[in-house]
Amino acid sequence: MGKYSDIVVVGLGKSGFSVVDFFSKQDVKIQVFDSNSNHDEIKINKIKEMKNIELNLGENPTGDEDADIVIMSPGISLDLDFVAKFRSRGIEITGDIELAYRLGRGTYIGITGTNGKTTTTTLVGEICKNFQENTYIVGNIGTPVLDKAVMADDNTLMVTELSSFQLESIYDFRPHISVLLNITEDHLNRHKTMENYIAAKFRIFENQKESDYLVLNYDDKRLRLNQENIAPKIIFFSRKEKVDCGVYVDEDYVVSNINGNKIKIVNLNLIKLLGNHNIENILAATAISILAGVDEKTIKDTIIDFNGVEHRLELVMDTGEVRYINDSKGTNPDSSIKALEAVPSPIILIAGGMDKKSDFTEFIDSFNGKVYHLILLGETKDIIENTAKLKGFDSITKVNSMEEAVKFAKTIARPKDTVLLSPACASWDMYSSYEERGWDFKNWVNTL
Ligand code: UMA
Repeated sequence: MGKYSDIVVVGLGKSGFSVVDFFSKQDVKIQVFDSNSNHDEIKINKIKEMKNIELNLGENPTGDEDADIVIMSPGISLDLDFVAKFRSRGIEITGDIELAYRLGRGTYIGITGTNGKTTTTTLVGEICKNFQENTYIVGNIGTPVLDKAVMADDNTLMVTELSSFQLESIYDFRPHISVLLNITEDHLNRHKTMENYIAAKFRIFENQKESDYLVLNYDDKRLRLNQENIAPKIIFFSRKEKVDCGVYVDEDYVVSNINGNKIKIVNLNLIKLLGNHNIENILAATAISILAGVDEKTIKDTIIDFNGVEHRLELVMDTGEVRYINDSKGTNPDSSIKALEAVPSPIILIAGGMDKKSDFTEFIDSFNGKVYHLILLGETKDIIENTAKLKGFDSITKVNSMEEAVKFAKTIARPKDTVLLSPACASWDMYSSYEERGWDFKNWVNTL
């Protein structure tokens, strides 16, 4: 490895394991910490078979450990005392994104924003794969970047979904194309203020140079950045206005004028995804793909074939009378507001989950006569109920499990209703991931 000889890894989830796995093949000493002592036995056995590893379960480091570098998992706050202690000793603290960038190869397309990241990353990944096989889809989407960066070559496209958590710990990470899809309130329990959250998101372009691109949503006022203050070339996309040198909608067509000439890419009537927010995702994906050098036909064909991603407005069952839709990826109010805009009413909504200190006022406002009954579960059920009642919405049932939620929805559902799971909250109070929550919902729907 050369560069590092003494490594501390904090967190043994997906990203931590990927880092441990990588370093276990080098001649380095690794100390692994995880505050939780219960882990998958297969994973722990694998680690025990690796060389030069000291495994510390049930505790975080103290900050006094010897280390050249500390690799934190994205889900762990950088405000913890041991982080400050390592820093005060001059020890570098970073995450797997930075490490993958430093130690691996490939050209990065970095995609962030509060909502739409996974859909856009998947679509861009599919477009790029159809153009050149040498493409990986990585990052917050679920595949740790390092796993693939070490297999990449200079021509590999690393289509990378990036969270604010991951961006918080970068130093030199520099995508060739970076994208900010939108910014609305999220993760305030971790970032404390909107300013901190936005600052973390904006780090995506801090190392970009004049030869790089920054793709921004013109319809989000926070993202109308001024080219004079920013090194990479700004390319806007807009659903509402015909932007110069960007991608926009004109008479139902996605149109690009990025390369100087106006090109009609695809007719929006041919796409399968629901909702205006998905049009924005398609505009962003088109801009990115054009900048990555993909031809128009590949972009068009892939967009037309694209069915969306699991847990995002996913139709689970249509009984002919009632539609059941899984939007477990609605992990913040804005994401669920977009789901409510996109699905047909009348809606029975299942919501609630981990408390991220979000404000639910706009979420309740967005019911706007479309939601007629709200089923609440999880840590935030009382908070959402109080906000709803203050707003005059009191058709509410509180439950203790997804099984209860789905079974109750069935008893009240009438012909033409949509039963929508879109929690507006993270899943971590009851599940290990939004995927697990979505599978639980689908499982109970399928037993009806
Ligand atoms: N832990 C400690 N000390 C602590 C707190 C936690 O050791 O003080 C341990 C936990 O016990 C656990 C581990 O840290 O074992 C979890 O680390 P993690 O939360 O970073 O989870 P990973 O499994 O490494 O998954 C992370 C991303 N998770 C988060 O950012 C919360 C995954 O994004 C990502 O897919 C994965 O890396 C691979 O890159 C998920 C996510 O929910 C999808 N992201 C958030 C979102 O989209 O809203 C940001």
